[in-house]
Amino acid sequence: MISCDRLFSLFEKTNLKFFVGVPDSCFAPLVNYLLLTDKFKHIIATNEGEALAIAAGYHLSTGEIPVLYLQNDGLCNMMNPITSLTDENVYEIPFLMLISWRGAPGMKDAPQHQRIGKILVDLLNLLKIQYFVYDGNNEKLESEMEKIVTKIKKGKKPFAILFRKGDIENYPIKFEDQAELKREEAIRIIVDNFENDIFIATTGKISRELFEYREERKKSHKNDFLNVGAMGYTNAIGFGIALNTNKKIFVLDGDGALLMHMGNLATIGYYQPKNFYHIILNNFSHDSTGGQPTVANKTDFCGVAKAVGYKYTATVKNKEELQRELDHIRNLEGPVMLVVNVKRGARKNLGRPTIPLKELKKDFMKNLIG
Ligand SMILES: Cc1ncc(C[n+]2csc(CCOP(=O)(O)OP(=O)(O)O)c2C)c(N)n1
Repeated sequence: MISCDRLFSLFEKTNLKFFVGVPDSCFAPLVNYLLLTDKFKHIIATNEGEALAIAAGYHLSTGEIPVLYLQNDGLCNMMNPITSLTDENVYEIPFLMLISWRGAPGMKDAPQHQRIGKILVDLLNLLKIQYFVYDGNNEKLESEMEKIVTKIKKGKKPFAILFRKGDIENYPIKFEDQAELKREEAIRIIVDNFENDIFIATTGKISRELFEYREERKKSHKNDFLNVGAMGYTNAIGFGIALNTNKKIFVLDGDGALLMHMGNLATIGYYQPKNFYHIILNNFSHDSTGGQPTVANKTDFCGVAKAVGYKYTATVKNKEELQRELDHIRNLEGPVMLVVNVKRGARKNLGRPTIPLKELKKDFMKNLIG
């Protein structure tokens, strides 16, 4: 394990001053450190492809080496700019990646991390990206760091350092929250209001809370599709379903997930699915990975949705407003967007789905198609 102080003193020594990325729980301490210091420039991007493009802009305007932090799932979001912008056949732009290795061999992790965990090293080899696996030996990392940065600079090539969960020592931060409602409370109210409709839930704790609520009430999961991976695509899955059923589709989205692929909104607005109800549980943060802020506090989701063709939008801040809006949208045609402002945080004992995902899919499809 390495402390943030030690890690960042290495970055300072090697003159790495610019950080951009998308949070992952493994890097929560690193992001907290960056949020609390003004020694380094830091941008939290909406997706990893964007992060790399920002990093490329940094290099083009300074000649310096940018540092990217990302979960290995995010490497897939970066694939296009890696092969067609920064690659040696194109602009040969150097950068350092800090990658959290979810699903690493020998480590227990959720199903959505299994494939990428297994192929990460092969993927880096295919991309001709050299890497160093941090193995807990801080002296080794310290002695390698200088060489790594020299290699990046000389070869004008990317390099990756791989970390696993627990490798970086906790660096606590206290985030301020003004919201009244807990996310789980909001989910319960919404589900209770639309018991027989279809729910498509986004990556992270939103899916987990929906699953546990059905379990607690001894209800089946046949109305729910839990998009446990593929962050940012939940609303698109919901739209694809809405095209082929008369049932009402409720998408439970997060602000981080919505921002990750916000172009999806324009597709939904254009095609006007009448049975599409888009609920954004907005805690202005990536709560599932530790509460790091998103850019949602300066984004008017309702304004964007309206501008691309959503028929009705509203924002609610408490139980009473939520109930009033749920009663109102009950008889409205979609696409509808309801932004529900919620607090960061979740129950400590929140579990993960205990039923195999393929079984959940089977029940969901049987219920939907017959
Ligand atoms: C491509 C990709 N990048 C990063 C992650 C890590 N990740 C999982 S959940 C999450 C935060 C989601 O935030 P939001 O949608 O706002 O929901 P919240 O957790 O706040 O309820 C992140 C960043 C991921 N799963 N996939």
